[in-house]
Amino acid sequence: MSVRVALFGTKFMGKAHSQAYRSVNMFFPQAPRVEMKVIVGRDPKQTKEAARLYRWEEASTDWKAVMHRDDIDVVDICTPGDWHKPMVLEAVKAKKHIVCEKPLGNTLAEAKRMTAAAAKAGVRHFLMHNYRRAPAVALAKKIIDDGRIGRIFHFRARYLQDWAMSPKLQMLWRFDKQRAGSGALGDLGSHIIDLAHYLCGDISSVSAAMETYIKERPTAPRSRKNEAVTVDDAVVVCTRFANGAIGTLEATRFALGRKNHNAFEVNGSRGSLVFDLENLNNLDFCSADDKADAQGFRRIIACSKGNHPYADHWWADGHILGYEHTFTHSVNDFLMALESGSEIHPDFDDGLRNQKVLHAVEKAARSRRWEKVA
Ligand code: SOE
Repeated sequence: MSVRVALFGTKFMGKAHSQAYRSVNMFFPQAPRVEMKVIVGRDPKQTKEAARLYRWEEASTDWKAVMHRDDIDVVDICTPGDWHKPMVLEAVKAKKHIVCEKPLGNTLAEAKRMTAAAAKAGVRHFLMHNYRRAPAVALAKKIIDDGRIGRIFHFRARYLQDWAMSPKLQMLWRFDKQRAGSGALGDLGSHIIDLAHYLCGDISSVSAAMETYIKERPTAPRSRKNEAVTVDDAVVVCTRFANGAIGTLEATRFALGRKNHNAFEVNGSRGSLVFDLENLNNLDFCSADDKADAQGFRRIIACSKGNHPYADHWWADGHILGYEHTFTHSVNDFLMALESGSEIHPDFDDGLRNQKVLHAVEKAARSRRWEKVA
């Protein structure tokens, strides 16, 4: 079987997904072969250059026409958030399978509409929360599912960056609620909400604080004219989980020195697990099964063949992996599920559950009360 893909968006995520399709063809021979048909962008010159660099057969600026092409099976949406809904609805009309960047929509209403439309059309859908598929995170999931940390008491996560701290940084789509839905909350917080759901189960209620530190930004680099920032720079959330666990989530673009610090700790009755993307091959595990005098965190390098998720496809034991592999693993699992018809997560239903949490967090930050995720 071969799968013919069209990708929408030429920037950071377009590049990350493009390399994933190429790597799957090279390293995952049992996955359906990907034909990288066409990349779509707004600017003809940039799109042509992206096609050349990332090795797509064609470049196009006509997104609607591409959606309806007979020689396309899967559309992959890597655009800013305000394009997700129109593109997903068009893809559904054209009966294409969909890969979409996170968060699913800019609002809860959008996410509900997209999820319902995809279900009605019977197309397959997959949301790119790539961090689930870092081998150490997949291993954490396995250890939890095996019951090796027992009953979960705490899930604690933080996703910290610092790129937005300069007031000189101009207005970008990421600072505009109409275009991005929210700020640090949707961009970074949605990833750790996904990890919370994956590892600990449903979040049932939240309390939260959100802050926008820089309220206006230059309309263009070095411009003296300013525009209002309409999203959060930072958010802190207390969570209750359906299984009785409690936790905290923090996402910010204002943590000086933190470049892409996506980290979590899970504490259970029989063990604890610690992960930090900045050391993404490592999973730290403390087990109550160890003798008391030797108890403590052991560091597992999660890339040995026969033992660790995805390791069989890569290099010799301990030859470590990077950020891009999380996308390759995601694309591989999606393609395998497409071929076999098996379930794949996170899908749009998971995206909708995530969006319900994003919605409840904004509500809780306004009301200053605990809000149910509904
Ligand atoms: C933002 O800086 C960003 O690129 C997010 O948009 C991605 O989802 C995250 O994985 C890395 O950071």
